[in-house]
Formats: sequence, structure tokens, C-alpha cells
Amino acid sequence: MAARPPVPTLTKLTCVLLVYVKLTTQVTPPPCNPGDNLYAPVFINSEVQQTIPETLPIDASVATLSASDKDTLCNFGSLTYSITGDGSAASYFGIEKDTGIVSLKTSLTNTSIVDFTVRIEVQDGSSPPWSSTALLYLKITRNFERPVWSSARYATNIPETAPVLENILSVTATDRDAQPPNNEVTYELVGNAVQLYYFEIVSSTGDIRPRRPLTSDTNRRSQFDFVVIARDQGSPPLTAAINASVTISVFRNNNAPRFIQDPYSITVAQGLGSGTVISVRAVDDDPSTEFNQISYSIEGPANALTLFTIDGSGNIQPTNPAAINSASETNYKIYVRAEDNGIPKLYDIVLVELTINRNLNPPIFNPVTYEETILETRPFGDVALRVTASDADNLVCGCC
Ligand SMILES: [Ca+2]
Ligand SMILES: [Ca+2]
Ligand SMILES: [Ca+2]
Ligand SMILES: [Ca+2]
Repeated sequence: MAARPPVPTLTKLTCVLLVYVKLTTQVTPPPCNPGDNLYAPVFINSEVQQTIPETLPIDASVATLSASDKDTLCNFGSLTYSITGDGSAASYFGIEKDTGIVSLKTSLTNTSIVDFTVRIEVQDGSSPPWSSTALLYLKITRNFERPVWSSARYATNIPETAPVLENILSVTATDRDAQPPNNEVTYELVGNAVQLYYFEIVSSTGDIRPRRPLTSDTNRRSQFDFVVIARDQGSPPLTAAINASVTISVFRNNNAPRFIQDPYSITVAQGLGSGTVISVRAVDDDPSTEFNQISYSIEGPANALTLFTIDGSGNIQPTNPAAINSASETNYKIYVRAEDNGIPKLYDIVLVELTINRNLNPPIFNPVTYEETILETRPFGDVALRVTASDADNLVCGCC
């Protein structure tokens, strides 16, 4: 610490006081002349629009309206902000006097006012002050209405082959609030883990669609039940008064085609044409056309595939009648398949036995009358008479 200075004499003290007075006179600012306040404050934006939710918390910032003043002398450039109107705006909003930050000071849930005009004044530091005014237009978003379902129940039937991620059903709820997000509805599908494994909802549209192939469901469930929650995007959000129910029925390829007769057999005469030899028919008990449409084909064996064809109605026809007619074969086995249009296809196979009757003609005596006179002494065993007959069949059938 510095040592204390010696006490000055009276003459020296007088001198020191004179010096002090002189210095003080030099740092005192000149008096402020109102004529030096050359500029008025100017807002950067004199009109500002802002949308805020009615649930905005107290003290939350709403907007900032800044102004500037080019004056540098005295306090002619220092600014003070205040709210001067309009209506009840000053009751709900306050402004930070040094910064122009507008914030909420009373909850907006206490009023139904939708639009506020906040009139803001800024003054400089002169007397009287120069000022400017700006307007802050505030729109209050309010969530008054709940979503309302167009229908409380939804149901649809789909095949198990319904394509993945393609819409099968749409649920719809509307919200009468005037402004988004209070009238924007989203949807949530609620179900158990298995149900939600196979189906999903597009939250923004309400479209419901399979997430996975329903054919992969080894339990082959035929019905899925859900509820859907409709929720708006207000703050806080509101949900529909009830949840909608959704039932999705899945019809499956549960039945294979079956032939109405088993086996089929027919005997036809040699000399086939190209027309139908025999018709077969199968039925499919599935109720839906997705799974009960039947197509026929020849399964085998090899000669049947070569010699016969079958049309969509189950009519079997020879592809080369001449080859069949000239052959010696009398019995043909034809295995016919009937399959449906499921995925995978289900089928039945039946045996068709086709017998060709190649012995079309009886022997005919020619001539049919014989007359012969023989001696009574004709030896035993001697030819007495020869009769002749012919057969128009032209094939020698070893097995006949
Ligand atoms: Ca000024
Ligand atoms: Ca709403
Ligand atoms: Ca079927
Ligand atoms: Ca014959």
C-alpha cells in the first residue's frame, strides 16, 4: 500500500483546488439542444404479420419490431418501445422497452379473439420526443372442433392376393376448424401385433393397405378387426369423439377344383373325326371369381399329349384323328388336370379312359344260301360243303 502523502500547506491546497475545478469544467458535456435531434426513429418493418397458437405460453416471444435512429448526440438516438393499442391488445401483449421484443403476457385461451392489431410506438430520447408507429398483426389459431367421422364403421372384402401397399379402404374424418393445423386430421390404426403386421394406415390420408402378402399368413386368417383414431393437429390435439371400426375380410383360395366324375370312360367307334370325343367338368367351391375359375389341360401320358387336346370347357378332341383310326390301339388313358386361378393354384386330376371299337362289322356269309347233294356213301371226314364269309373290318387285332 502507498504511503500517506504529507499534509499540504494552505497555499499549496488552494492551488490544488483551482486545478481540480478547471478539469471538471472540461469533461462536462455541452447542454443538449433539441435542435440537434435531427432524425425521427424509423421501424425496419412498419407492418408485421404473425400467426401464433392460442396455447402459446406466457412470456413467449411473439415478434420483434426494431427501429433505428441516426442521431448520435445526447440521447436523441436512444429508443424506447411501447404498446399503444389497439383495442385490448395491450392487455395480452407486452413489449420490452429497450429491444422491441413483443411477448405474450396474458393467456389467449381466455379470449375468443382471433385477430389482434398491436400498435407499437418508438420514441427517441429528446424532449419532446420524436416517434414512429408500427403495426403488428397477430392471427390466433384456435382448435375448437374435434374431427368427425364420415362413417363410424368401415368394412371391405379383399382376396388374399391383394397387392401389398395398394389401398383397399379409406377412412375419412373432417374437422370444422377454420385454419390449419387445427383442421388437419391424421389417422392411427390400432390393433394387435398380428393385425398390424399385415395392415397399415397412411396417417395423412386414411388409406388402409396390406403391408405384407396375405398369402404368407400360415394361419390363413379370414378377418382382421381394427379401430382407427382420428386426431387433429391442433395444440393440444383433439381426437374424434369415438374411434371408427374397420373390418377387413380376407377371402382365400380354400377349395381345389374337383371333377364331378372320376374316372371318365367312353367307348367310341373307330373312324374318329376332329370333334369332341368326351367332355369332362370340374367345379370349384370358392365363392369368388378370383379363386374359382378353372382351366383344363392334359397331364399325360406322352401319347395322350400327342394325340389329344382339351379346350377351356373340358372338351377332349383328337389332334390327329387319322393317326388314331389307323392305329391298332384300342384303349387310351388320358389324365386331365383342372386347376383354379389362385396363387398358388389348386388342382385335381382325373383319368379318362377312351376305348376305340375297331370291330365294327360282323362276318357276312357270301353266299348266304348253299345247296349241295352228296352220296350216301361219302366217307366220314370228307368235305361236304365249304361256306365262306367275309368281315369288312380291315384290321387284324391280335388281342381280339
Ligand atoms: Ca432522434
Ligand atoms: Ca380441430
Ligand atoms: Ca379354388
Ligand atoms: Ca369284325
